[in-house]
Amino acid sequence: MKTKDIPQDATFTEYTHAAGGWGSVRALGSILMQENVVANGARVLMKQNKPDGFACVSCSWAKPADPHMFEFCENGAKATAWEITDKRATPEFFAAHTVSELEQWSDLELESVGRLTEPLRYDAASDKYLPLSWQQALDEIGTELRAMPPEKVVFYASGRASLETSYMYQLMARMYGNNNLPDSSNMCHESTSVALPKTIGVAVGTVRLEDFEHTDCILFFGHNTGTNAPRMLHPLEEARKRGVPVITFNPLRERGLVSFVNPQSPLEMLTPARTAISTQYLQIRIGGDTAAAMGMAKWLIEEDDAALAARQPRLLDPGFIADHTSGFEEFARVVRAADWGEIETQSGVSRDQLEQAAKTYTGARAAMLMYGMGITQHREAVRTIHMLTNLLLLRGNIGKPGAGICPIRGHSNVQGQRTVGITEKPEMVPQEKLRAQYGFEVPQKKGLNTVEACEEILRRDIAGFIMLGGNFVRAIPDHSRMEPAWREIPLTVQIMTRLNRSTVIHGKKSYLLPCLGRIEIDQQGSGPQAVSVEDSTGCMHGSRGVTAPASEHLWSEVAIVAELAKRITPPNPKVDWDAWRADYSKIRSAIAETYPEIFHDFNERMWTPGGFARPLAARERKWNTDTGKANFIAPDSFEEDPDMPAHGPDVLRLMTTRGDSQFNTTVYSLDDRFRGVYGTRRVLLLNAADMERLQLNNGDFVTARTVCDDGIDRRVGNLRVQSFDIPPGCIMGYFPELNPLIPLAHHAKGSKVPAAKSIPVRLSVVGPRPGAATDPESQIRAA
Ligand SMILES: Nc1nc2c(c(=O)[nH]1)N[C@H]1C(S)=C(S)[C@@H](COP(=O)(O)OP(=O)(O)OC[C@H]3O[C@@H](n4cnc5c(=O)[nH]c(N)nc54)[C@H](O)[C@@H]3O)O[C@H]1N2
Ligand SMILES: Nc1nc2c(c(=O)[nH]1)N[C@H]1C(S)=C(S)[C@@H](COP(=O)(O)OP(=O)(O)OC[C@H]3O[C@@H](n4cnc5c(=O)[nH]c(N)nc54)[C@H](O)[C@@H]3O)O[C@H]1N2
Ligand SMILES: [Mo]
Repeated sequence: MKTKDIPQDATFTEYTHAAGGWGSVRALGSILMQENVVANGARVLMKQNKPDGFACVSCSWAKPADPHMFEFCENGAKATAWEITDKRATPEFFAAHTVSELEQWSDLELESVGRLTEPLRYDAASDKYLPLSWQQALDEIGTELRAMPPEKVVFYASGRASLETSYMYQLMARMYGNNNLPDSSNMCHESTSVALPKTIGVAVGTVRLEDFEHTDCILFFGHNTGTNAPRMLHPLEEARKRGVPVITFNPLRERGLVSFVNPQSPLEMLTPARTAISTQYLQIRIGGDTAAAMGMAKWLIEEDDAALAARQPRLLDPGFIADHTSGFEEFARVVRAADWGEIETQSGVSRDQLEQAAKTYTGARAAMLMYGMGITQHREAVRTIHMLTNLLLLRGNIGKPGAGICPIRGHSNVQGQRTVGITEKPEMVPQEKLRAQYGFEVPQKKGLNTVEACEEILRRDIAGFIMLGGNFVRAIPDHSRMEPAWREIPLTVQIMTRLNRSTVIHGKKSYLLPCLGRIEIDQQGSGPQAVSVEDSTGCMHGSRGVTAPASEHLWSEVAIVAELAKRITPPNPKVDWDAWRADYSKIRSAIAETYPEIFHDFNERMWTPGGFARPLAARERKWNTDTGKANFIAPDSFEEDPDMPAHGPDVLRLMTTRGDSQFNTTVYSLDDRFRGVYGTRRVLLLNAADMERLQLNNGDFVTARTVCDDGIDRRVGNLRVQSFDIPPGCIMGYFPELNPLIPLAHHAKGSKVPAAKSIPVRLSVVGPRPGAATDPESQIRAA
């Protein structure tokens, strides 16, 4: 990393305001200015998440049928500004800089160059990217791929590409000859996709937007809503105004979950009226969620035992448990046997607090449970999601209005990509339908997911790596091992919009294929085209570009995939890539034929305000599980980290999260306003007691080392420590800067999601910053 990133002028101030409000408006103005798109930006934003406009390229939160006039948030607007920027990464730019030079640039500097304008190929002789024609680029890539054994080629998808592109992409990979379709979901909600089918028989959440109007209680686990799905604060705020309790479980007091000023409400903007979002905030230990849910279940089951004995009203829903579930008795046995002392130690919160939460939950006729990466990115994520589902099942909180489970997805179409076949598991795709439709056999060998693809790359056994969006080499764990191996891949190809680290750390042959973003007008043979996406609540939305393309040379993702597919798949008269490219409604008809239950009448329904909903069996209390019922699954322990038990008190548990000014590996600025961190991302936030114990002062520079017994030295240096309101033993730091610390093998059991939220680390002091102890800038209140 370039030294520019090291915080010489970093500041820390406690952020005491609500999320949203004037701060949001100011931040929005400055990003529009930074990208030189103030006038156009304002016009474009009016079309964001509107039934006839475009679906935001930031998060995947639901888009209401009756949108606000400004149905966007500060961070969605930032993502828009980033895409419609007037900055360009032109061939002249690439002529002026060698790749070795660009490699020294920070992520922020690379992305700040702007949108790519033409296809480029890496030229080893000059160490530069040089322009070439689309025809030539695609022909060369086609020739390379045809010569490779199909099982040695990987087709990665980040979660932004449309349903149309994603459907074509998976078909291309399978017709080429493999199921190597890892995606960003493998680093994200794959734990959900593995856990929920076993308990409730669906792979996605059951909550829809209308449930917010009928719920009586919201349990909120491990999601930073004010930053990562801010539009969700609107339905939350409305629920709060109806008096609905919101119980939050998070090691950090995230601003958006503490209080919110609606930047869209003139009244709230003029008066300092904040809506308190959480009615109870449990600052649990990192990885303490199984224990916390266990504590709540224990109170509930034991109070219910007592109520039953005393012939009092029951606390559980015995009718639901009897008719709809399996495994209750075994689960209840484990819960009754659980020890409160252990629950308190593991969760980091008191029995009183958990009992209070359980009482509130029990008082609700219908309750919803939402969660994010704080749950899914752990070694025991699948077990924890089972435990959260158990809690809902105890009171029949699946399949009734106002109830349900809501995994808050990441990328704007990550759920949809799965729905149309992006998965390494061949059993997840409707093979018979594809056989009937196209007369070809889906390869039977299980493909590679993200972690497995990384393992093969480390073995130097991958020949070609194609990326439909994303920034693979930066988003994955274990950079110090992965980067040298990545450089040895014979061919890497990026379908992308802006420069990133995977561009400068590249395979031996490397091509950049610049595409249109979703906000841009996509003109094809039959006229301007629309695409579609699925949101976190299983609703499908049409999306139409509204702004002129960043360059006349950009192709759409559909066009790029179609032309690549023509070159690498055997000719098949039933798959007309050209016709699909010319008219996307034909792709939608094909999707409808493959998945009729979800996508029937796709073209007619895609503009339904609020989207059209996919059927979800669990919502109707139909359970597509092995027992035909919803399953209680008892946890085998509460401990978060099975392989890395406590190595002594100097080992701390590190979570790597997003700040307020980034979209994943895309960093817009070095500030994280809501957490009061300015001007740096190379910082670790610690509990004051830990700092004292480890003899650290605010502003000291440390090196973090991973505690792992595989003999590999994983470290990140030049990190500044700061005391913060975080439970003892826990540290917060930023993704992706700290990814070198995550061992590839440190991933969730069952889902293989890298455990980015609990990395065991030791800190060693490099040296104090001059005057650190009395530094007036270091003002964060001790926890
Ligand atoms: N603006 C913006 N929006 C985004 C993104 C972005 O980068 N920027 N990224 C998108 C993507 S792909 C995703 S997946 C989502 C991610 O959205 P989030 O799920 O919010 O992901 P993180 O930023 O990693 O924050 C994790 C949260 O979990 C908490 N946490 C950490 N460990 C634990 C734990 O053990 N238990 C509990 N209960 N909580 C814990 C952290 O304190 C933090 O509040 O956001 C999406 N939306
Ligand atoms: N330590 C740690 N690691 C993590 C996480 C964490 O919390 N902690 N989170 C994980 C999660 S949840 C995720 S989802 C992954 C994210 O991993 P990825 O999805 O691979 O990464 P992104 O940063 O979202 O990808 C950004 C790039 O996408 C390209 N892009 C942007 N828009 C478009 C478009 O419209 N089309 C195309 N084709 N390309 C486009 C741009 O070139 C941009 O540089 O990271 C994971 N890694
Ligand atoms: Mo994600």
